[in-house]
Amino acid sequence: MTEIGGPTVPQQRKLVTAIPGPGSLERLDRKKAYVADGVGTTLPVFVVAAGGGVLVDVDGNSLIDLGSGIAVTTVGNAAPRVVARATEQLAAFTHTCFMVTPYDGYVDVAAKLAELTPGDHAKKSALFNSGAEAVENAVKIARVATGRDAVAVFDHAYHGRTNLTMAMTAKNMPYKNGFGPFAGEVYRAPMSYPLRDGLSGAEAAARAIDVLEKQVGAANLACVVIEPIQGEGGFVVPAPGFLPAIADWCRANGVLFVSDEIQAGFCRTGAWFAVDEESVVPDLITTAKGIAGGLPLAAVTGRAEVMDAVHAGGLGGTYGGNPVACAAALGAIEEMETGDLAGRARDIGALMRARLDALKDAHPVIAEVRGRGAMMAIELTTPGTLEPDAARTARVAAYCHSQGVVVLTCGTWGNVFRFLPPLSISDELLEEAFDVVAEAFSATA
Ligand code: PLZ
Repeated sequence: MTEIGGPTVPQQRKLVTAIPGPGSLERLDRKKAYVADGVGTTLPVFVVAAGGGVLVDVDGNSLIDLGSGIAVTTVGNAAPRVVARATEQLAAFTHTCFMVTPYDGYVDVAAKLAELTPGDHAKKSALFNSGAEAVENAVKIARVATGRDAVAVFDHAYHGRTNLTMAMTAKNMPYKNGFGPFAGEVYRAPMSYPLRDGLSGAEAAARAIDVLEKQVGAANLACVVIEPIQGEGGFVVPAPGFLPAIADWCRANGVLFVSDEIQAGFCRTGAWFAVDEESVVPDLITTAKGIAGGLPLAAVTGRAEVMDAVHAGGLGGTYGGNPVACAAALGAIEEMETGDLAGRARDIGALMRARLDALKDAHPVIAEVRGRGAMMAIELTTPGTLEPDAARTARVAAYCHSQGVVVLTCGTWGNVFRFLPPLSISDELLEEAFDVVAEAFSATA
């Protein structure tokens, strides 16, 4: 069995037991005994190694990874530069707390973020541990910078599981149910969802702006927080023109435009950031996931004068910008730059779109293929209607899992497949994975 991860893992799908195998089932019993039931598992194979486009489990099965641990291992699992830099940092020192005694890695990551994020204005960053924490801090910063309280989010949004971000997240089950009361001053506007509303970007923006003006009041709004392509909510891609119109309205009304690129950022969509597609320049941008190749790191990056509105000591946390996570991020960014991973994401996107378009032609249960780059999805409905088909989605997913292909679902109605392969996956493995997906649709018809 492969003991070491990264590119040395044989790039193959190989099943030697049923999925999950006996070793995983045994461990699942242990998980059941010791891990809280609230912590769910999509596919209970226990992993011992991963790299390229493959996960290896305790039973010696090799599975093709179309999920990247939810868009995290964009540069691949145990990517060489991530491992080298993080290992060197681990041996040097593991922690000082940046607020107590600083170190270069944190500042280096902030400098890289200033260089790579949209806009050529002066930018600064603050680093955190998780996406939710970054979103919370973006709101804190926006409130201080504007002197306003209200926060606008959208239908189908996902921003995290902490108290404020639960309020910002749209879907009740499983994220919010029973966990209230939630933070106040969070308002929800209708999202542009072309499959379901048939509106142009301009029309959908006018609808959202009308809700914000009439129900909140522009003068009360500190910020609008939006995922440029929604993640958990169903990979909803707003109609062209929607994001620029919202951003223009924000600018005209002194409302900060916050792009939550925690899932879509860092080359995933074929550009450094998803808003780059429409040349939107956010005031603040939140990043996490793909930034550090699997280590926990998140950031808020924004206009220097906005970021600096917060009083000294107002931002921080014990572990935010941990030195090992920063070293990993510098390694991951180097992989993205030297390997032109944005270009690779576009190629992967073209391959996936071709396979998914063909699948849609063969299976009318697929209402739409959407997404960009290595962030593609299909939405399943009863043919000829917009009635979500979550049951079929679950059956197709179960089939893929049983055949050693890790697929993830999402969407407000649980009827969307999202495909998020690591950008280190080969075309051969991708083609094989989509052969299995195609088989899954036929087998469950
Ligand atoms: N904003 C756009 O996608 C995390 C959540 C998985 P954290 N998405 C995966 C789950 O079920 O918990 C996410 C996101 C967007 C914020 C977050 C939150 O990031 O690092 O999970 O806190």
